[in-house]
Amino acid sequence: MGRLIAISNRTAADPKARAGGLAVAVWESLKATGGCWFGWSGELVDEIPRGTSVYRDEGVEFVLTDLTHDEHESYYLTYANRVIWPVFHYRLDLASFDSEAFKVYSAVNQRLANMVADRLVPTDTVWVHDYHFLLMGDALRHAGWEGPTGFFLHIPFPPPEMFSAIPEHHWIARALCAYSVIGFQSERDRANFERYLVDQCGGEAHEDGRISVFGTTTRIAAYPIGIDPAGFVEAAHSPVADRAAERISRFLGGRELVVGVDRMDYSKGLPQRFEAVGQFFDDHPDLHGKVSVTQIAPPSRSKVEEYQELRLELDQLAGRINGDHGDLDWIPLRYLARSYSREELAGLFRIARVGLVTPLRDGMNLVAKEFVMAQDESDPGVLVLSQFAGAAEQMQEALIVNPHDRHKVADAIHQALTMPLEERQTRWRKLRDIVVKQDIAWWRNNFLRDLEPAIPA
Ligand code: ADQ
Repeated sequence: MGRLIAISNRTAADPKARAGGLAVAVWESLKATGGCWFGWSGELVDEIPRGTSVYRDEGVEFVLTDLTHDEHESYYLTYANRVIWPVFHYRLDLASFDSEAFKVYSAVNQRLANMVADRLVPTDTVWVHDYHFLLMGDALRHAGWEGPTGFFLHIPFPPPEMFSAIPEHHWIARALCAYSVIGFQSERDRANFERYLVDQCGGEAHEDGRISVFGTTTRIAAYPIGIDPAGFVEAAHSPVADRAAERISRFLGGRELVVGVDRMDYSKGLPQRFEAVGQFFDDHPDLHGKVSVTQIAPPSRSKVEEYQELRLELDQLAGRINGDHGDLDWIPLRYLARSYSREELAGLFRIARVGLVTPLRDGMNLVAKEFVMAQDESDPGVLVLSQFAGAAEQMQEALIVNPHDRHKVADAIHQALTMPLEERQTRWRKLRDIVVKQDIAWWRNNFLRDLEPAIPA
């Protein structure tokens, strides 16, 4: 195979974007294969820029463009984050449809496609990532690129009834099918897209996973994303992790730790999780003072109104729970609205008795996998996992919960805290085996193997 070319909105060139799941996954892939990463520089300018910034880091070439203020507002903040993100996370109620913003979204896809196509050579393989670039496959064809182009959607794909609420749904679906391979996180997402193409576009699904529609044939499949398990184990035993674990142990003073780590986003189910924690303390007065819940959730996209409201809601809920249940020497729910390094998080996971991963919808959720890898076999913690995270398809040995049901989540926290060692070990070994086997390399190789037949000999 020639060079791997990745395209995503934010790249690992931007340290602020490195915490995101996509950046972690793509960065590992490019370092392993060598290649080039196109995306947004993170800078805003007044006029459409003519040039790009290019530099190299760890053998990866970054080619970045600035966005204009208008592009940022319409393509990124409005269309990607207030139309596609909510609808794809099953939140039609939060969508602000805007056909003018769609035009800018489309224009940005084309502008970047032109920039990429100028630098491609025939042996390249192009791999586009995520919901900012649904139209990029089509845009690359318009820019003259005829080689293989894969697309991986990191977020869920909604049921057709929801997808078709987007006024531009047909346009988006048609453009998507210009990709040679379209990858989803889970079987549920793949089936949703197939059902849309078959029911609403007259598509014909073939047994081998390809689908013929809009006069073309494309492969659609689920490729659940993984992590670098050995790297995470190493992070969990690094000096930085040791120091973080020591600091939190001092704070815990012998109490059991229940931990949640998420970007602050309404898809992550944080208010519902806080309610469940309140319910747990209501149900178990005997455990007051013996368990401490720590939630880490740094704000993201804080310019979008819904995120500001979410922040307020979480502040209020945490205040109420601590007001109701806290004591002079005990804070039941600690909520830290800031980011921590991967090593610090790994240290925190390592000493936690329970990991709470309860999104209302999530493409995959890498925290679930990281939590598992950070545990020690001799005394592993228990994962409580939402049935609505893509990870639930692979991680059935977790305690699977409906995040909307605060009583059941509260019960699962209790079950996790009281689970006998032997059961914890049995569940953990099965989870570890899956996370190790279906890791980031497995994900990348599966995807690229399916993309390769599309590469002309
Ligand atoms: P995200 O929504 O960002 O990713 P997730 O899969 O959990 O969600 O990945 C987050 C990554 O960022 C993890 O590696 C985690 O450790 C790190 N992280 C989270 N909170 C952090 C914090 N407070 N400080 C520092 N680091 C933090 C999107 C999709 C997911 C999908 C991934 C990868 O929404 O469903 O799993 O892409 O495809």
